Amino acid sequence: MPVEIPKEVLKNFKCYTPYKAPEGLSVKKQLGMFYTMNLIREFDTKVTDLWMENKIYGIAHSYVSSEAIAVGACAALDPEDYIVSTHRGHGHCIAKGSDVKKMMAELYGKYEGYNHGKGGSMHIADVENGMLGAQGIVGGGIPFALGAALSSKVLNKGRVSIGFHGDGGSNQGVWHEAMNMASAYKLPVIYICENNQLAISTPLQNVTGQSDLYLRANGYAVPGVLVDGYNVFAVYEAVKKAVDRARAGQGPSFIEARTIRFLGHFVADDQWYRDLDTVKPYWSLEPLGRMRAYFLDNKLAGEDELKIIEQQAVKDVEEAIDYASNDCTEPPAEKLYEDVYAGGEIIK
Ligand SMILES: Cc1ncc(C[n+]2csc(CCOP(=O)(O)OP(=O)(O)O)c2C)c(N)n1
Repeated sequence: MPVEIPKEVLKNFKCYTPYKAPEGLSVKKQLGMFYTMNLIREFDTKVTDLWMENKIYGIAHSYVSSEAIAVGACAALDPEDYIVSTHRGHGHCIAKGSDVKKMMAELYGKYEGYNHGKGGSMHIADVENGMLGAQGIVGGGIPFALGAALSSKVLNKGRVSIGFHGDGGSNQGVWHEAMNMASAYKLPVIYICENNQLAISTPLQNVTGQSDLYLRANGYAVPGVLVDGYNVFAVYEAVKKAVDRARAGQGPSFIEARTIRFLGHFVADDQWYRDLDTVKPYWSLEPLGRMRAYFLDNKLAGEDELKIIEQQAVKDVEEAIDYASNDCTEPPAEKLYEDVYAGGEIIK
């Protein structure tokens, strides 16, 4: 049975799109996307628990319920393409193919982590894999995505760059400068705004006169589209179109992937600033349940097959926790000042 969405939710969440896989996307690839979404869900669910148990350092922001955005977007990329992430970056890393063991080691502050344990959740970078870094600064990744696209164009590499950011990030001045420059130089960059309609406790409509963010892009002669951010296929289709446009030399695109933030801003946020009962009905839009129902309803996969995929994600995260807590080492004191500056090496 398709997931039932209450009428009031459909009325308020204007961009709801029923699940339907685009033509040419094989069932194998769709099931791979389902696995990756489960891996993100499990990783960030466990990260919240581990943070509460004082096992991981620093702060972390959960990507739970936004899985369809990172997975739909990265499924439309080639492995050589670039992404730039935000403070809520675990989902982006996993969707781009980063290793959850090295990610977990980073959160545990271990030397085997992506940043040798010196970056933590908000600074994971997996450059070799095209994941150019998470950012503690809201909107900080927007110019990096632009730079990656500029280098791709100047060096004729044919690579596309995605700059993820939140609705809060879209109100930084750099968003406008980047959009302007990307448009003027026809750069192969796709900006994806994960509009969960809150920046910590601030509702989007309190800080902008135009909360249909996708309409803004047209002011820079950049195509702007609105998609259901809970629907992995809708995101995939929009990004694929933007990727094709970028590779054809036609320039940037802007995608507003709209959601409603279900959980707190960060792992320990008690959300004193809103009535959680008003959020509850929106859980019916949740992306994993909808995708699961789609597979079953269309007889593309059976219950047993889906369970195996879900259990695999649980096992992979368990192994990552085991690796980070038992097999990894503390960063040695003499390495403290290493990796602080980039050094002489230029990444080509
Ligand atoms: C330049 C800057 N200002 C303020 C902060 C504090 N801060 C951290 S996350 C956040 C909200 C970001 O909201 P949004 O971009 O919508 O992303 P979301 O957390 O909703 O995913 C703020 C204000 C920061 N990290 N950087």
